[in-house]
Amino acid sequence: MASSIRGRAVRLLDNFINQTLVLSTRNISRSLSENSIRGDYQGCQSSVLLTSETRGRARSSYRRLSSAGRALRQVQEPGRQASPLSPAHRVSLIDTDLRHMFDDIKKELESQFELQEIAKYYFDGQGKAVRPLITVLMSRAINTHLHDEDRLFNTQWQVAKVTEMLHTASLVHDDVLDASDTRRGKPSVNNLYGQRKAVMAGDYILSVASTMLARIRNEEVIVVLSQVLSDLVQGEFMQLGSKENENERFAHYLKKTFKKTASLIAYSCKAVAILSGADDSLQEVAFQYGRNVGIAFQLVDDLLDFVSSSSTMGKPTAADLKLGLATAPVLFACEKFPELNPMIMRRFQEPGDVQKAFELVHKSDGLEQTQFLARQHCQEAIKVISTLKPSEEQKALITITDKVLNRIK
Ligand code: GRG
Repeated sequence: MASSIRGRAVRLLDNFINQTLVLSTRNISRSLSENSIRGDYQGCQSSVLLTSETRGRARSSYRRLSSAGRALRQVQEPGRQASPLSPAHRVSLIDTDLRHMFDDIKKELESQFELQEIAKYYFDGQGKAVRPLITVLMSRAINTHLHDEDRLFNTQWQVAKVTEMLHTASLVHDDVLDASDTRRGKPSVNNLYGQRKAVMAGDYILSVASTMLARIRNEEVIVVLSQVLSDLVQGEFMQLGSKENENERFAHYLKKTFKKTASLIAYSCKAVAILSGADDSLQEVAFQYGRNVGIAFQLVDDLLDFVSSSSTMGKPTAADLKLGLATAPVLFACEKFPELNPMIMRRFQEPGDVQKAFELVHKSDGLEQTQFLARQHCQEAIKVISTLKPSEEQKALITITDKVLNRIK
């Protein structure tokens, strides 16, 4: 098992990593205060800043993303699941190693008939499995750094599985809360089995994952991954409210983004570092890599909601606006179109709000700015992970930042 996972990690290496963007240090972030972008959300010590002279470059890199997305959309069959990786790398991900992971998880979920059927529904190899992939790569990168061997410890493999299970449980609950009919291009669990059974299936996945976590028998790791559960719920809760004060809105959004999405990746990276015997500063390297990649991942997710087709995403587009959510593209667009502010406060509830907001976002540079901010977080992730001893897995973790930025679903 361990050697086949390493094989996949090595196959993930990309020949082309487009990391040539040079960041300017001059901060003229217009109506967004510096603190709203920097240093104001959990665990953030990075110097992620938006500057006007980098906007031009952001715009052209965003255009590249859009045209690549369009080209790929044309060749994809509706409903078919694509990997976040380029076609050349897509092969190995689902077909080999991770199939073991899904089988392992499904074995853990065995139970009374219908409950297990519902709980296993999403462990079909159709998700991108980005979180366990990063967790395994981080494990090996840190093991190489500390022990000069990239063998994956069994406890780290357990964390990778728990990570995917926490993610999946949160998706099941999220779809109930949002009354989503589809997920990954197929009917959602709540659509197929009803809300009550979906909630219980999510709870069940969570409880089995908790047992697996306890079996690792490492108190620190249990504490770290329990924090994720608390963050997921708090992040979801924060999403229910918007800040009246425009200056506070972006900080609120970034804090929510950390809790809802980045926390799981960041603390999973930290957990496997702990299991490798890492000291505090090395644990911080792992955490900061995960935090930055996680925030970039959500920023791109928010951007794709405006630019990707529903067949590619496997769920309706502009879904966030329809749910009343003002994500980064809208918040940035407010700078040019202040008429978005009242729409944000009423959560796009009035007739025509969703359509109008969608158009204004496309007329503004909100999408470019969102992509640019994601790119800056990826640069931070590369900076921290580059402090480790060189290894194939370290290179793959750098490559993943590029995949996160340029993914189309
Ligand atoms: C039950 C643990 C638990 C939490 C309840 C509902 C909730 C609180 C939290 C929601 C968290 C959530 C769904 C965050 C969304 C993060 C996100 C970007 C999901 C999409 O991830 P992908 O694109 O999905 O990696 P795939 O389908 O590839 O697995």
